[in-house]
Amino acid sequence: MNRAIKPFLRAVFALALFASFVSIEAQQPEAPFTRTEEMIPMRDGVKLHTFIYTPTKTTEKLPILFLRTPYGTGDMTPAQLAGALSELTADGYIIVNQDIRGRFKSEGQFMMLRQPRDPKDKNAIDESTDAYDTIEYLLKNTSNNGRVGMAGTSYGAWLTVMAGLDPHPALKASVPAASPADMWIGDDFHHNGAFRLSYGLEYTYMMESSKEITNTANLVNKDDVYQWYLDLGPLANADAKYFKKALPTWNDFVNHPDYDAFWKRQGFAPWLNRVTVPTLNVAGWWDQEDFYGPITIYQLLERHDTEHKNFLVVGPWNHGGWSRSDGRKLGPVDFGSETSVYYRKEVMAKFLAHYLKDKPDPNLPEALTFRTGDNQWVRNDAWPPKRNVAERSLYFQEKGGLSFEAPASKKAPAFDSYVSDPANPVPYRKRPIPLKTGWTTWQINDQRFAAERPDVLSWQTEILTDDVIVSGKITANLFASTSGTDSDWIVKLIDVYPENYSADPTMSGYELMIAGDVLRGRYRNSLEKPEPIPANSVQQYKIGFPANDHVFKKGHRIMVQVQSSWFPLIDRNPQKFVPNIFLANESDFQQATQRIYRSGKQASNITLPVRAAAR
Ligand code: PG9
Repeated sequence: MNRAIKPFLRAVFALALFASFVSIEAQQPEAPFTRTEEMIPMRDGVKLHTFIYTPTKTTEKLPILFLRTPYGTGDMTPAQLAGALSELTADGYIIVNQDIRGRFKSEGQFMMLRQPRDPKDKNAIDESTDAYDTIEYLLKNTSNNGRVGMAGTSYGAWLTVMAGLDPHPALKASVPAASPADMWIGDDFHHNGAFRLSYGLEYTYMMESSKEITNTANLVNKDDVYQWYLDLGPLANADAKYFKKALPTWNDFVNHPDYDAFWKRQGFAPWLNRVTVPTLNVAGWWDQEDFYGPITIYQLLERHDTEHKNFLVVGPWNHGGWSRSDGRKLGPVDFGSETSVYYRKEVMAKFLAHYLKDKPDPNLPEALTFRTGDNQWVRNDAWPPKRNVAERSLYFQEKGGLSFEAPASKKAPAFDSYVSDPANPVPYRKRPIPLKTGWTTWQINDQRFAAERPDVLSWQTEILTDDVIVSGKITANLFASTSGTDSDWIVKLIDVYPENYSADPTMSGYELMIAGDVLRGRYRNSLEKPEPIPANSVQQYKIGFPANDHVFKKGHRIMVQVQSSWFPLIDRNPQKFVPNIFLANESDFQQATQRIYRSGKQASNITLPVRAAAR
């Protein structure tokens, strides 16, 4: 969810997962729909607010495209809807847009990512039963062809995946784009146990302090949220100063700091045990919110995909980028073609038309990935790719070097060192960090601002003499010690552009992050049972990145950066082990001296799935 968008656009975003905001404003075609507004009853009597848009001119019976949202359906006129869904309206769909339980004009109680019901409890409801009951109603109360597709972005995508757990038989196609899969492991609220502070706090406040979205900007300082969060101090102050234990999801954060049954049950791993519906999973390489989710959902489903109806598409997009704009550029990076338009017209629209309207099979590959660097769509017969890929490790070397040769053992172990200070954490993007701008593109920001700090270490290769194609799953293996008893480890893989980049001089020397993630050290051995880190002892930390497909071009360099804070994206680790960081005191926060080892058996490295170039 983009924290900055206005309510109307937010509604459009939730609905128009295929649309460009620009076209919504500019294009006002004649009303091709009639709109009805209904309160649809669920099995427990709760009624859900729903808009139904029926094409006016069609003579054939049409399929239903069903969208569900917690962000408000908005009050889109038929003409606005037609503009928003321009890639689809030509084909003809009945479009249905619904407020979920407890949000906006729907009745009932909202529950953040409501966990799937106990199948033994016949009276229980969840988002799957609400989708089922609505589909049942729509089939009976509209003139349709008996088929339903569901689609959505992020929370809307999560609702789409939920509908597929126990689907209505008429549900025939599903397009979840950037659905979270596990909020503790790798999506909006935590990554590998580290709490995503600014997103977690602001989102929870936005969603649970009112039924509608009325107060996104009245809590957090707007000029530089870095300063606001630093002034907040320990996380316990959020309740003490503002929330007073009234926000259910914040209470869940505090009460479930570790990977316990609560998070596991909310995640999709226990539930995705069959492929019920043809599914097109959509992800963006620079999605600032949910990238782990779509890759993981694809992989969980793929284990059971005997009928070949589970697909993956990944493009060079941020969160929702496939639905907004043309997808030619993200920040200053130019991808050479209109990647979002291509996705909407050639992939998504054709996928839906095939499964819902018997149009020709779009013949999608197993996984369609946009390979950045080379800027081309690649058809993969498996993801991660299995053929022509070899794992190769890039080792950290002395004097900031990075190379494929393992460093020799030294008599005295070799290392580089920095001091991590919770009073002066590394900003995740260049300060000032305004509340309203920059969030959606921060992952593509030039990382030179970070490299300049003494508490960020960098290692880089010589100038590459050949392209290095990286397709699949990257893993960082850090051998590190800390003088404290807990620590965060953040690893970033960066494409360094040539010093004089004639193709686009503004990109000269640009440090483009290709992958970056955090591991909270206390979880290095077990996600369920955190353990203190023995002070000043070398430990191994593994950080896996969900997926990549990128070419480090000849003439560029590959760089790795390591740091111990990423603020306020991630909350500050006190660097002293405490049982629950949500309850840490100010006095628990301490400086720590970090060492990253790079020799013998303690040779820190990053393992890349290197793909042989096609000749
Ligand atoms: N990333 C948002 C979200 C999804 C699910 C739960 C919480 C947040 C979103 O954009 O909807």
